[in-house]
Amino acid sequence: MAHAVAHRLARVLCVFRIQRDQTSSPVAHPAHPALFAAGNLASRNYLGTVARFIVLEGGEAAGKSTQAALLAEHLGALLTREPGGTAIGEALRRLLLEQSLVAPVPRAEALLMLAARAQHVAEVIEPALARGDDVVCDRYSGSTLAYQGYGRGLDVDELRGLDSWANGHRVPDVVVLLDLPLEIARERLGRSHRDRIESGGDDFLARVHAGFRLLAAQDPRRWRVVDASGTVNEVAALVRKAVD
Ligand code: ATM
Repeated sequence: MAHAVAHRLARVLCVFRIQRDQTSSPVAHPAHPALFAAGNLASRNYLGTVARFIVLEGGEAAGKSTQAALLAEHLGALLTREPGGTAIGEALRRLLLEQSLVAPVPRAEALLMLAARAQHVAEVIEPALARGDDVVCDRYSGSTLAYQGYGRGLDVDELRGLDSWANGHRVPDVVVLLDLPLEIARERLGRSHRDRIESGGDDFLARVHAGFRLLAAQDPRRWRVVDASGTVNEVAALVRKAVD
């Protein structure tokens, strides 16, 4: 009986999350995604553990997906990716990356990325954080700013606003940038099949690469830059250290 009551109480407490923004006093929010208005909310489960939202970013061939999987396994976190992570997101991913389809104009490409993100945050990320589960996400907002902003030439500040609206103001706690020198990335990419965006040309990929570095430099409190040129195990150790 006592156990059942404790369990119910725990479940009720679990639907509240604590605003961790240092600039304002803690506020409890019901955990429905539609009700999140403020940025950078972290989630506390009933055991008092803070669930973390960790994002891996980077250009091509940096081993990002492998490292995201290894980190998620290490942390016991939910592993997910963008574009994707939901049925709608995976359908949009095929539409966005398939070489044989007609390429969207940059604004349409950006909006499709953001549509996938809106669905992903509401359907997967917010519920996981509300349960108290850590989330490791392979790409997020940084990719939109780097690829559609710095890469395609869309206005980065306008994109920031649209992205923040689309993701319900959910900001990652930590972003790990897997940084690989462009020459090594080109060499690795040369050996593999390229999707539509990867086929954007050397100048495009160089702008994306520089864009990621700029984003990391602008927000050093959140972004950690990891040298991705080592072996899988070496990079995995650096990634784990970066999120500790
Ligand atoms: P992966 O490389 O992680 O599978 O991502 C698929 C592509 O989606 C990647 N392009 N390449 N190559 C980056 C691209 N992308 C964007 O252009 N904008 C975004 O917002 C996201 C999440 C991904």
